[in-house]
Amino acid sequence: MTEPQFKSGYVSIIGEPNVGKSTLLNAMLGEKLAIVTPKPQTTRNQIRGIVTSDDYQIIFLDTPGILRPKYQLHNWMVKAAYAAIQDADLILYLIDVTRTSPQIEEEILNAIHQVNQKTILVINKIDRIAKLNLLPVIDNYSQKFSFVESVPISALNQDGIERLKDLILGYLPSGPQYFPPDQISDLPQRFFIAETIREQIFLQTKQEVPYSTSVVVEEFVERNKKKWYIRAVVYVERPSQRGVLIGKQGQMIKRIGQLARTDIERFLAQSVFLELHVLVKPDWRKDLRKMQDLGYV
Ligand SMILES: Nc1nc2c(ncn2[C@@H]2O[C@H](COP(=O)(O)OP(=O)(O)OP(=O)(O)O)[C@@H](O)[C@H]2O)c(=O)[nH]1
Ligand SMILES: [Mg+2]
Repeated sequence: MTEPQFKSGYVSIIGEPNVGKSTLLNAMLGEKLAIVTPKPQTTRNQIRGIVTSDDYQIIFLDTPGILRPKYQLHNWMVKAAYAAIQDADLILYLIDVTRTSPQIEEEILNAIHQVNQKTILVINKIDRIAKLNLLPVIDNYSQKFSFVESVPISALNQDGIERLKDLILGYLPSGPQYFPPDQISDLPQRFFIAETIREQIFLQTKQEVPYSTSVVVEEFVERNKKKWYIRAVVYVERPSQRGVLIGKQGQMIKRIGQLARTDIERFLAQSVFLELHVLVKPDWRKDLRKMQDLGYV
């Protein structure tokens, strides 16, 4: 008997904002890697999450939601998302079963069509509809595009995740183990620290404020055996947003700092001292040079 061959490959998750891409990535990893918030446009970068077993290694790529760009930042995000499907071995087109935007959907499906790669339709948030209503959705999509599979899931409730993983494995080519088995991402810890701070900003602030922020970790050092020292700068676009983010007597930024610190400590399994500063970088979302300074390269 011959040993079954090791399988590996890149699986890109693409879809509109807020459909649950990052939630799905985390569910696949069984661990929180990507930040998740109720607000659309939470994710701004490609985020790789690696799942390894004795027989396979799946490298998932979480991506920013596809939207109609209003800022340079949006252009950058959309480009990052579409770049992720270029070299994918398999694409997961994720939809929120309760709402879609037909125009954006058409654009995404055209892009997938162009890269001509196998695509699974993943229908998310099925916990929010009656089972009865699922069949017409699957029917409708099978007429729009030739998906290799259609899978209903609830990423939030981890429902259908194992079945989806099994289906993915069926389409994965034989290949090497690209990353060590215990590695779950290839992004630096600084990235996840900045994301954790941004997640709290998204959860604690409203309207334009969260969208106008970007976080840069300026220092991340072991101060003594017991504690790591992190200094991060939150950039906003206007002085008024700085005021909101700092809050009355610094209450808002203090809260954000406390909540983010707890999450960072869990993530690093380390005690942490977190210092946050808020600075204005006027209209950075419209300016590619300023975006580069902030790490959008
Ligand atoms: N009811 C329900 N909510 C879900 C499910 N999956 C995700 N959500 C929620 O949907 C919201 C958006 O989830 P995200 O994972 O951040 O969505 P995303 O597609 O990564 O969003 P962007 O990064 O903004 O493009 C969050 O409030 C999630 O808790 C699901 O299966 N059921
Ligand atoms: Mg996301």
